[in-house]
Amino acid sequence: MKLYFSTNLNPRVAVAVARYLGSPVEFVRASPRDPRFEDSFRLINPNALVPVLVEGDSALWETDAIACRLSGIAGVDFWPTGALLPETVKWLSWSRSHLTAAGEVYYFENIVKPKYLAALPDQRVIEAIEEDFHRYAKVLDDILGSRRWLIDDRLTYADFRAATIMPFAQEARMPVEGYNNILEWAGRLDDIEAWRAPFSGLI
Ligand SMILES: N[C@@H](CCC(=O)N[C@@H](CS)C(=O)NCC(=O)O)C(=O)O
Repeated sequence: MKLYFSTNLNPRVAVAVARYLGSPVEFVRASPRDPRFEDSFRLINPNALVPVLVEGDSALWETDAIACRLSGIAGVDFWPTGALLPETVKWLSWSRSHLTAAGEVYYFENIVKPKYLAALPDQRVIEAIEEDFHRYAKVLDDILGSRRWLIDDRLTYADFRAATIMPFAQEARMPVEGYNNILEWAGRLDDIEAWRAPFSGLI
């Protein structure tokens, strides 16, 4: 099994999951949008994005699908199912549509543009997303005020996924100060080596 990754937001989560679960994958660093590789990469992901999990003839793309598959292979309930499945779906959907979506704007403007596109951040774009960021950060912060983890009082994939942006918060200048419950939760995640340093020994 091969897990194609880069060090960006979504593949970082997939690699962290694989390392946390001790998945039997070979990690393959990829640059799917590099014009030199894009056409051949489309054979395993027509979107030309990472992560991709290749097992024999089948290629699975989308971070959540890969996490679901790796959790199944590990035979653990890192991906909560049964009565907890709706909660799992809720957190994946919520984080994707709201907090991560807002955080990605900071990530793109303050990291991707200066680092890879030789462009300056657009402050108007950042200002336009600020209200959304605070709205959803407050939702998460309030909820984490009464629990350590998002589901079932234990670490699950929902925590990894909802925290997609957190490892980049400082560099991307996301306005996370004051959201103490979020920061403490992110600190608890950082106590987990697979989350804190997913690329250790890989890059
Ligand atoms: N919806 C996809 C998004 C995948 C995605 O946007 N991947 C980006 C990184 S965050 C990518 O492959 N960019 C090119 C690269 O990293 O080289 C998922 O959840 O896996």
